[in-house]
Formats: sequence, C-alpha cells, structure tokens
Amino acid sequence: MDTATDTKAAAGTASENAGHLGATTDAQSQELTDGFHLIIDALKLNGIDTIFGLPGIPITDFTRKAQAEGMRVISFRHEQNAGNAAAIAGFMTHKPGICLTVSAPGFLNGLTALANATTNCFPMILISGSSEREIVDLQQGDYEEMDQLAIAKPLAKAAFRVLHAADIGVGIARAIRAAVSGRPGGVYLDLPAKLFGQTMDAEAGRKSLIKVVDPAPRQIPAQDAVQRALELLKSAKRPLIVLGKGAAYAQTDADIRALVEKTGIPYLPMSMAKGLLPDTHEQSAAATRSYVLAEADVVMLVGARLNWLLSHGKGKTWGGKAHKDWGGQKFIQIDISPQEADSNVRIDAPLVGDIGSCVSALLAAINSNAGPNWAKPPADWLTAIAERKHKNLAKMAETLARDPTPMNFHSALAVVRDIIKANPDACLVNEGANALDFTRSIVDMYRPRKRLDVGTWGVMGIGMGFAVAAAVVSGEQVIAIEGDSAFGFSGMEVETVCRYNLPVCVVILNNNGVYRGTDVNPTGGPDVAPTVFVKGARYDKLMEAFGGVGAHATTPAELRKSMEEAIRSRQPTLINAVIDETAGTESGRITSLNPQSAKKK
Ligand code: FYN
Ligand code: ADP
Repeated sequence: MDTATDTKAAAGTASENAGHLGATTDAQSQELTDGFHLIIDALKLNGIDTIFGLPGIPITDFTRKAQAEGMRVISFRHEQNAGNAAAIAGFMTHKPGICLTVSAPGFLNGLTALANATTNCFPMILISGSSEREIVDLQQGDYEEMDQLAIAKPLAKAAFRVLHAADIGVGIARAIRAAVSGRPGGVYLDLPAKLFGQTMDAEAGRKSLIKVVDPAPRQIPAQDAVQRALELLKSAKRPLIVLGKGAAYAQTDADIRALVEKTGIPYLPMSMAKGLLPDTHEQSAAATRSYVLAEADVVMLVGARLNWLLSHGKGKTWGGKAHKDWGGQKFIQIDISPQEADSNVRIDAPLVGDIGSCVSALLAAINSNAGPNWAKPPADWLTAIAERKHKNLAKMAETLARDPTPMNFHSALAVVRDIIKANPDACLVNEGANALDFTRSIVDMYRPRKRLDVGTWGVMGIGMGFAVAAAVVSGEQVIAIEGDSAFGFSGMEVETVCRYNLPVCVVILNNNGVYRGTDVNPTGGPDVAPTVFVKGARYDKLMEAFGGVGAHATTPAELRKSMEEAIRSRQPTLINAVIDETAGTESGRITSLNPQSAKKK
C-alpha cells in the first residue's frame, strides 16, 4: 500500500477529507495535518502540557514535535519511571499524567506504573506506539509484535485504540474522561505506528478535536445519605475520622479542615494524607494509631479504603478478639465509588459522591442541624487520646534526641524532620521498608499532597519517577528519602534529575542491604546472602558522574549540612547517609506479611 492509498483506507470512512485528499489533483495545495500534530493539538487543547516518556520506534519524532509545539517532554531512562512520574503528576494536578512509550517491551515497562496508578486511583494515561495491526493480529512476527490493548485491559481502568487520524480527538477525550472522572485511574491508549503519519485536511482535523467539558463532574451525595451519616456521627461516643489519599487528591483542603475542627473529632491520616491538616494539629491521633483504631465506636472514612493498610476493618487492630473478628465499630464511608462500601465489613452509612461535595454537604447539614452547638466528642475519649499521644510523642522525642554512633534511622530522620519543618512546601518522596516506616512516623508534614510514597501496593521503584515529576509539576524542592534497596529500582534516573537540573535532594539511608546488611550465606559459599549489597557502596558517586552534587554523610551533622546546602543551591544532590547496618527489621512494620519457614535445618 502506498502512503496515499493507505491514508485513504485508514481515514477514508471516518473522514471525507482524507478520501478527497487522494482524489484531488491539487492535493499539495491543501492544508494538511497528520496524526503527530492532531495528538499534540488534542492534548494541548485539554490543558495537558507535559509528557513523561522515553523515545524510540515509533514515537521518537512525536517527542520532537511535541517539544517543538511547546510541550514539556521529560525523557527518562526506563519507562517504568516515566510511568510513575505521570501517575504522581496526575495525583498532584487532577490532570491525567501522560506517559509515552514505544511498543511491546517499552509498553510493558510502562504498564507496571499504569497498574500501580489504577490501584492507587491516580489519573494517568499510558500512550504507547504499537506495531502494524494486520501483522500483529495474524501473528506474523512484526517488530515488537504484541497485542498491547488486550494486555492492558485488565490492568487499566479503561483501554482504547485509535486507528484513524479523524478519531484522535475522540480517543484523547475518552482517555481523559476515563482517567479523571469518578474514581480516577490509569488509562491505556494504543496508537499504532501508522496513525502518526496519517494525513487529513487540517480544518477537518481541527474540528475533530474535543475539548472535554467538565472532565471530572461533581457527584452530589443524596440528602438522606448525608442525614444518615450525620445521625451516626452524632450518636458516637468515641468517633474517629480516617483521612486517606482520596481526601488529599480531592483538593478540598479547607472544607476537610473545617469538618474536622467543627466536629472536634480526632483524625488519623493515612500515609499520603499526612499534611492534609498539619501533622502537629491537636486533633491528630497519628501518634496513637493502635489505640484509636481499636477503641473508636464510629469511624468516618474519607477517601480511604478498608484494605490491608487498615487491616480490612477487622481483627485485633480494630479491637476484634481474633484475626478476622469484627471489632464492633460502625462505619461511615465517603467515597466516589459506590462499589467500595461493604468491600470488607459492613458500612452503616455509605456517602457516595465526590469528597468536596460530600464534605460540604455534611458541613451544611451540621450547621443547619446544630449550628454552633455541635457537641464535641465526650471529654473522656479526647483525654484518653491526648494522654497516650503525648506519651508517645515524648518517647519519640527522647529517641530522636539520641546521637548514636553509627547513625541510625532515627538520628538521620531527626534531621529530615527539622528540614521539612523549615521547608514545608518541599515534596517528600519516600520508599523502602524501614526507611518508609520510620520516615512516616518521624517526619511531620505540614501541607497537603506533599508526601508521596509507595501507596496502596507498597511498591518499590516509585522513587525517582515521583521525584522528577514532583519537581517538574510543583517547581518546589523535592527531598527523596530512599532505602538503599528501594533506590536501586529507579536509581539510573539521577541522570534525568541532572539533565533537567531539578531541585531534587536524594537521601539514601544506606545500611548495605534489603532491610539491613547483616545476613550471611548459611552455606559459607562465595555468594553473599540474598538481602546483602556491596558494603560501603558510594551512591553519591553516581550523582557526581552526571554532574550533580554527591555527599557522604556518616553523622547527623554532616547530613544536615548537606541537606541545607542542597536546598540553598537547588542543585541535584545525592547524599549517601551511612547508617548502622544492623538497624532495621525484616519488612519494617509489616513483618507479619512475610512468611518465615518454621522448619529448622
Ligand atoms: C506515629 N506514631 C508515632 C508518631 N506517628 N509515635 C510518636 N510520634 C509520632 N509522630 C506511632 C503510631 O501510633 C504507631 O504506634 C507507630 O508509631 C507506627 O505508626 P504508623 O506507621 O502510622 O502505623 P503502622 O502500624 O506502621 O501502620 C500500619 C500501616 C503502615 C500498614 C498503615 O505500616 C503502612 O502504611 N505501611 C506501608 C508499608 C509498606 O508499604 N511497605 C513497603 C513494602 S516493604 P502504635 O499506636 O503503638 O501502633 C517490603 O518489604
Ligand atoms: P489510602 O491508601 O490513603 O487509605 P485509598 O487509596 O485506599 O487511600 O483510598 C482512596 C479512595 O478515595 C478510593 O476509594 C477512591 O475511590 C476515593 N476517591 C479518590 N478521589 C476521590 C474524590 N475526588 N472523591 C471521593 N472519593 C475519591
């Protein structure tokens, strides 16, 4: 098929103009556009100005053209990191983050991030070039042959393929709507190589594009559901609010704060909801988590699922007698997904709608029911929480004040805690096992959507992708607190950080291994134990290799100096923070999820 006939065959039925193009003698004088430009125009029309990706066949020229058309194109070293960048950009901005990859292996590399985005309810679109449909479908062995659409479907919220240039507008519009409306998620958009070069009449092309109106429509909760939730809340003797990352995503911070403060109910932030209200807020019960979960009688979940992170709403965590026993709590659940309620335990008052609308409806109902006379929770509940919380805070302060040699997680993170306090707008990226768990409980957050971490899957590898996107999207300083193991999954992207000269300060809490560096090979053979890395590795040299600043810190004072310098200079910086290799426990605080053989040798 020559190009003209190909164009006609591909676009002809969808567009009269493409057919016309093949038939006219003065086709050269006709203003044409092509797939490349229509995709770019469609994205720009919808306010999407950044692409995270990795060039190669068949999307190399697309990345060039996108940049030429004024889009920011951030190229990565591995698609998974580009995908993670797109996902967190979506979380931070409400616009779907775009990840662009090549076909088959590049697509698969990006797919992990897409699945993670879907799991975390982050809006993202993975756009992958793909090989020739006719060959793929007959399995004739094309370059990077793969039925990508079929593979993406079960892992994405939605998946689409565009075959005709005239359908690009619809394809992009559908992808955007699917990503951000309702419960956000990852969307796959398959663009076969031939689509990019397809031409059509420019005016018809322009007309075919869609500017999506109201991509994430508000979903107003029913009044009777609001009343039911309110009645349950009023009946509580020991109420608790759990704020999840859905609440952080919703960007309705002032109303959420008003609801918490108006009701006087203690709240527990899930990891990525830290900072939605400042962690130092007097109603925060984060420092007495076990107590409040086990003792609360009515729990209002705001954008948080009763999944493993909340022990499925039952069992000992919730005061149940045994592993799967219900603890006796009643639940109110605010969520945009009507299917979420009852997924693990009975939800007595589901409140379905977007969090902004639900929270403001609750506030309005509280004001009209009780006005200024809303009764705060019983004093004995608040006092019991406050006592435990202050005891735990004091204990933590004591631990953080120690200055052991060698440095450990606590003494290193005491520095990070001060740095974030002094720089509350900085984004904190965090992954690892112990490096994650200790950072979560030691480092207070003061602003919403600043803590970006391993999320629902507890996945390793988000680090540098999140760090790059956070810096690009927010323009703020990024501080990435990384376990040495976690860093390895995306470490090559320090080149990307240097290439774009981003204000990212990576701190590697280096204890020489997965969890810690002390395991030994029980056979006495030459291989080290599976969890052990090269001892004394100098990750800082990796950053220096690309022109960034490398620092080696063995004391909290050295760590503080290097972090302060990184923030002052905004230079790409990597600090190799050497900590006690015996520090850390297997799997951090989720040891119970990691089966151990009971059989002795
Ligand atoms: C919390 N705590 C504090 C503070 N904040 N004490 C003092 N000061 C402060 N500021 C207390 C809190 O009350 C808990 O004690 C304890 O510290 C731990 O708090 P955390 O981290 O909130 O609670 P916990 O039990 O660890 O939370 C469960 C979890 C969490 C599953 C939600 O562990 C989590 O998000 N895990 C993600 C793990 C993960 O994804 N790992 C990556 C894979 S690792 P008590 O009240 O006494 O309990 C692969 O190997
Ligand atoms: P966490 O891990 O912090 O507990 P989850 O990811 O489990 O949070 O839960 C987030 C929940 O928030 C999901 O059930 C999702 O449907 C919901 N959600 C996301 N965005 C919104 C929104 N704008 N309005 C209402 N619910 C939302």
